[in-house]
Amino acid sequence: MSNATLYYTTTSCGASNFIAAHRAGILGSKLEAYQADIGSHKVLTGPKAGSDFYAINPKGNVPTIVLADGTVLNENAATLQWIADNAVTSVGAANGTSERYLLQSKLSWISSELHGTVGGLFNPTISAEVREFVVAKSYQKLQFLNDVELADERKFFVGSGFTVADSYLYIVLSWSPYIKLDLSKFPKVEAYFKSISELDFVKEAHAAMAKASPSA
Ligand SMILES: N[C@@H](CCC(=O)N[C@@H](CS)C(=O)NCC(=O)O)C(=O)O
Repeated sequence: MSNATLYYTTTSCGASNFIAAHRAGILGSKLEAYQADIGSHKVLTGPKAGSDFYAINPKGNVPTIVLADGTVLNENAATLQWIADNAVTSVGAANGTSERYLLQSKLSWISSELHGTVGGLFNPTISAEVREFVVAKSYQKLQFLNDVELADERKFFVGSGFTVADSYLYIVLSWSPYIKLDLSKFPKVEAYFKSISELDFVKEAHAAMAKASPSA
């Protein structure tokens, strides 16, 4: 059976899937990874380079994982759990355990609450008034992360080791300078982000994504 295929970009939420798959030890074995351009909706690398990304994923967004049986998966909460379930090095607790349900819950929170809120700030046509509203809402979410989820200054979002929830949360937090959110208001969030960014395999994954870029 052929491998599954991930489509991602180097800085979007799709990158969290590349980082998780790199850590899981499945790139080039169970999962091939190719880049897409979410502006032009074209595939950038791999055997389908130059083709219309909508033809692969009608939503046109990343992450997209095309499974070996042709199933098209997206939504981070699902794609990241596929990576966790196919990992060689664990990036998430086993199915059916309490910790796995916690992982699902946190992935859903990142997607619907945090990503779903801060994502609006990428819109260049947003008015000052709407921006003010979205920034206030984003800060509410980050405050919750700081005061509740990371209150004990934990290194990882779920359990005692790196999981797919960390790769997703880390990538969403990495957008802060571009969308002008001040992470220094949330010291525990800032410390968490720094600690994840300093992990060797996270740095390696960024280097591998840069190397795979058409502009490299
Ligand atoms: N609801 C999706 C959101 C995915 C998403 O927003 N992807 C962005 C990049 S971070 C994207 O591909 N945007 C381009 C587009 O929608 O055309 C999830 O939770 O995974």
